[in-house]
Amino acid sequence: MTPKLKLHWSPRSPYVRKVMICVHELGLLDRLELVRSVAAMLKPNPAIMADNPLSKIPTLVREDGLVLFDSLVICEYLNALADGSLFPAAGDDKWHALRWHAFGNGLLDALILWRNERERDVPLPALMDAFALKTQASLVQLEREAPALAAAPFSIGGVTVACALGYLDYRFDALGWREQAPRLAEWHAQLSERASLRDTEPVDG
Ligand SMILES: N[C@@H](CCC(=O)N[C@@H](CS)C(=O)NCC(=O)O)C(=O)O
Repeated sequence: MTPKLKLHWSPRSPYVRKVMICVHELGLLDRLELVRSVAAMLKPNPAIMADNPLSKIPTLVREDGLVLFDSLVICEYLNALADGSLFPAAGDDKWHALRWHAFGNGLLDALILWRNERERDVPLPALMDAFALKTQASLVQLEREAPALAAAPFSIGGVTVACALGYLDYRFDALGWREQAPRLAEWHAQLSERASLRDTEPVDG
C-alpha cells in the first residue's frame, strides 16, 4: 500500500478548506490521511506541535517525513504533485492568482483575529472597529473586481477569495455581505456549484 500524506485537518478551518478544495480538484483525496486536529490560538496542541511547532493547521506530513506548512505551500506542493493548473505558471494570470490569494488569505487573517477578539469578555472597541473597517473595504474592492474574478481561469486566487467569503457565511452571517457585494455574490454562487467547494463547506464538528 502506498504510504499516505498526513494532513492535520478540521472541517471548520478556512485555510484547511483551501487545501481540501485543491485536493478535490487535483484528484488526490485517496492519497491523504486526514487527522482531525484542534488548533486554537490560546491552546497549543501537542499533537500538531509534534509536526509543526507553530501548532497551526493545515500541516501536511509527507511520506518521507518532510513537514509542509502553511496552506499556500501545501497547495502549491499538491498542485506540483498532480501536475495541476491551480497555480498559473507565468504572465498576468500568475500575478492575479497570487494577488487574489494574498487578498483572500489576508481577509481571512483579519476575520480570524476579529472573531477571537469578539469572543473575549471585553473586546477592545478600537480593534473591533479596525477589523470591521478592513472587512468592509475588502468587500468594496472585491465587488469592483468581481468581473475580473469571473473572467480569470480557475486558480488558487479564486479558491482563496471563495474560502474567505465562505468563512463570512460561517462565522459572520449577520454581516449580510451579499447585499453589499451583489456581483461578488453572483461569482461566489457560480463557483460554489463546483463539487470541490460543495464538499468542503465549513461545518461544526
Ligand atoms: N497562514 C496560515 C494560517 C493558518 C491558521 O492560522 N490556522 C488556524 C486555524 S483556522 C490555526 O491553526 N490557529 C491556531 C493558532 O493560531 O495557534 C495558513 O495559511 O495556513
